[in-house]
Amino acid sequence: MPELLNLKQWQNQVRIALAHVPIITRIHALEAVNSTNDYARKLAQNGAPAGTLVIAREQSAGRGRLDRIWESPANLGLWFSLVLHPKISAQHSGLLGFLPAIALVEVLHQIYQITAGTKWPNDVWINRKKIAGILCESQVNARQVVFAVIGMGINIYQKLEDFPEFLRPRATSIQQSTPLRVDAFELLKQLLTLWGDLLWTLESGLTAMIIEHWKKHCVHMQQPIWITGGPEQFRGKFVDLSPDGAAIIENDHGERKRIFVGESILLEE
Ligand code: BT5
Repeated sequence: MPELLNLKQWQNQVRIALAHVPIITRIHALEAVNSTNDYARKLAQNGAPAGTLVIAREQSAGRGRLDRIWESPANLGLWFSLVLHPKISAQHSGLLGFLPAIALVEVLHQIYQITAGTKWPNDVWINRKKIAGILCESQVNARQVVFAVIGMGINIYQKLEDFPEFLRPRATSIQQSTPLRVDAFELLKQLLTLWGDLLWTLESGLTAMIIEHWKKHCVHMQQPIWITGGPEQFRGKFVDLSPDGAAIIENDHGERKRIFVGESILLEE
């Protein structure tokens, strides 16, 4: 189990697992950090190459979107951020966060036969509970993405009681979803390999393929939903994902709206 490894052993395991993953060029494997996104952003601003990975065993101030807290206890999950210099237009930058979500869903199915799904914009869910969240922070100029820092938190080994009480009804871990022993290093390797393939697909202009992948795994397609947290709130049916990653919601009168920012809450039918 990872908690039995000392720091050196854990760092070695990370390096061995990622040695042949094409998307990875540099690895910063840390015992603890406030937020891997903050650490990676500083590296990116100082010229870190694409493929720089920052991973920590524990985060003391893991962040979600809108500065919400991301619980990142020591050794119970994968907490990491990846620096990218994606060759895509600024218009498609909103699709970057979909790639790791798709990759995780597909890898969970391949390795553990777990059925997980994507939830707009960037969550991964199992049985209506969150197992992973993604935080994208891009620097874009008028035309293209200068760099992007994509942070991902994946709950791996938590038992129910490891979550704070308020999260227990809506958070779960991969180990709770399979009788097989979860190997976090193997999962990370497969995930980053597939993520690299998907990035290549996006950079090749095959954005429709990314959208189709995400929609195939979406847990709330054609379901009633409430989008909140952004500039406006909207209730309706989630009917589609636009080519730039916006949620398309239809209300009872058949009016459709594109929403770029926010959070989706599933409503019971
Ligand atoms: C996210 O935000 O889901 C993005 C989370 C990204 C975390 C990674 S870890 C590595 C990198 N470094 C960072 O500092 N962050 C990234 P959001 O959609 O805003 O969801 C946040 C909400 O999820 C919180 O308000 C809680 O309700 C819930 N939450 C917090 N910790 C959780 C956990 N471990 N598992 C499931 N839900 C959690």
